[in-house]
Amino acid sequence: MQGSANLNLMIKAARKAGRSLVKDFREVENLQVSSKGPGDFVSRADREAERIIKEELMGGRPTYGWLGEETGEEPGQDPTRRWIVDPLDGTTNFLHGLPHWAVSIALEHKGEIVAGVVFDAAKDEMYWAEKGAGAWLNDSRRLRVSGRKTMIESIFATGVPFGGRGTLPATLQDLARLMPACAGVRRWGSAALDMAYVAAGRFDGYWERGINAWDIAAGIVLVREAGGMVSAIREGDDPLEKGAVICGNQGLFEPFRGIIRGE
Ligand code: LIP
Repeated sequence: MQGSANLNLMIKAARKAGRSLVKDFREVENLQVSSKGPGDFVSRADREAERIIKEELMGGRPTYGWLGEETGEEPGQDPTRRWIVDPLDGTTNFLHGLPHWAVSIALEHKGEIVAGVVFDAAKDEMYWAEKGAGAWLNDSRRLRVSGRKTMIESIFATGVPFGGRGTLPATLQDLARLMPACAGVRRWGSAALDMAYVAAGRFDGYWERGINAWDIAAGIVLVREAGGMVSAIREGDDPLEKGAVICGNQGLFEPFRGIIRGE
């Protein structure tokens, strides 16, 4: 596998955390029937995965900054570089024994995501990309966004807010506008894998409101390096900062974004 020293460090960290999560995932399936449920066990699995990733990445690059879902933000001596990590994206899937979750690791340089890794350990699919070097699946499959050109033949992924989240009304309006114009919407529960699937041409686009930076940071460089387009939902916003993202292939991006923006 080619790539920079930073990318290889990211892949090594993702694989090590993935091995730990796969072991825990086998236990989670047994815990589904326990009265206490797997909640605390999954929280421990999540924290252990982030500990493993942080040890690898900060051990290799001790001056970089850090933003992790479980341990929060830590500025680094090098103010231009930051790791952005979701150790277990698709936590609810993991909790319910659904094999659709991923380790997501991104490297940000001067505010731009320049490298990303999304590792689906349950299916052994390592999605990776580096600015200017393309997007790849495992060792040899070059990723390209889909070539579909019409909305009505295309399928899109999103995250539908649950548990009283304030973004539900806007998302329901998105669905009311989009559903009549497309071939379907998928809600598979992992933003990182949703964006990896756009990069792989499996989904034609993805959007989500109320999403965290660590959920989408790696996906941003994957989609862009696979020839796709990524932006915030609102003109001029930064998707990482505002937590609202939309992405898709070049031919569909404008009509898709226009529908989600209600234009
Ligand atoms: C999840 C995202 C998903 C979103 C969920 C949740 P987590 O991240 O990947 O797209 O719809 O609400 O935020 O919490 O599993 O890391």
